Amino acid sequence: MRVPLERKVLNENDRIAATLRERFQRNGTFCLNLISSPGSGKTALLERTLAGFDAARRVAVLTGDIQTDNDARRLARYGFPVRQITTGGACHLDARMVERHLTDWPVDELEILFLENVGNLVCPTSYDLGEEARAVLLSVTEGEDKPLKYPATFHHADLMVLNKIDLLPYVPFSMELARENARRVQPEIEILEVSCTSGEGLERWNDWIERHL
Ligand SMILES: Nc1nc2c(ncn2[C@@H]2O[C@H](COP(=O)(O)OP(=O)(O)OP(=O)(O)O)[C@@H](O)[C@H]2O)c(=O)[nH]1
Ligand SMILES: [Mg+2]
Repeated sequence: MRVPLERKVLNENDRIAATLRERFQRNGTFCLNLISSPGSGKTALLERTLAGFDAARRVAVLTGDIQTDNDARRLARYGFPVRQITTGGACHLDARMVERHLTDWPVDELEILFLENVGNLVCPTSYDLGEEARAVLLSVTEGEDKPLKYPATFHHADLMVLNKIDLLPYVPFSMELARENARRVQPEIEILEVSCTSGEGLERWNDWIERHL
């Protein structure tokens, strides 16, 4: 009995995700799903990104966490619409949560919708949110082996953002090995190196976003 139920839940998610994707495509909204372990810097990257955007840009963020609205409060300071999705226990966002939290928003006018997933390198991978692209963050304090240990997450990502490069002098982390491991599970993956603290590499991140609009 367990197997058919799991399949049904996933199918339901895929159906809603397909509706969302069609809607985003029809309106020219670039939707980006950000996935990483807790603390890799998803919110920090979004803070930097929003801070650099002109106030007239039509950008919004949904940010997911199991508890607290801390991230929504951090992100709301930049003046763009932000909503917290509090999952109350679920270790990932699903398409229904995204759909529900878009109600009453001028979604159809958005140029970019960022989805910050719940901090987790496993669960979010299986849930299509209707996004156009997926970015996985890996910070230099996590170890170069993560793409090999969590291959599905890296395999389904379009971009890997190696974050916290300002810490490289203090931690034994080989950028070359991290890149090599990511390419072993996803040969096509694009890779950017950034520091959300120093700002290094963020120009290339911004260019990557603009290229997808
Ligand atoms: N040194 C350094 N610290 C960073 C950098 N980016 C983020 N941090 C710090 O890392 C910690 C976690 O950053 P967050 O942006 O909250 O990480 P997150 O991925 O959003 O975390 P969750 O939402 O809990 O999954 C914070 O203390 C940040 O200030 C960076 O480039 N360098
Ligand atoms: Mg966060």
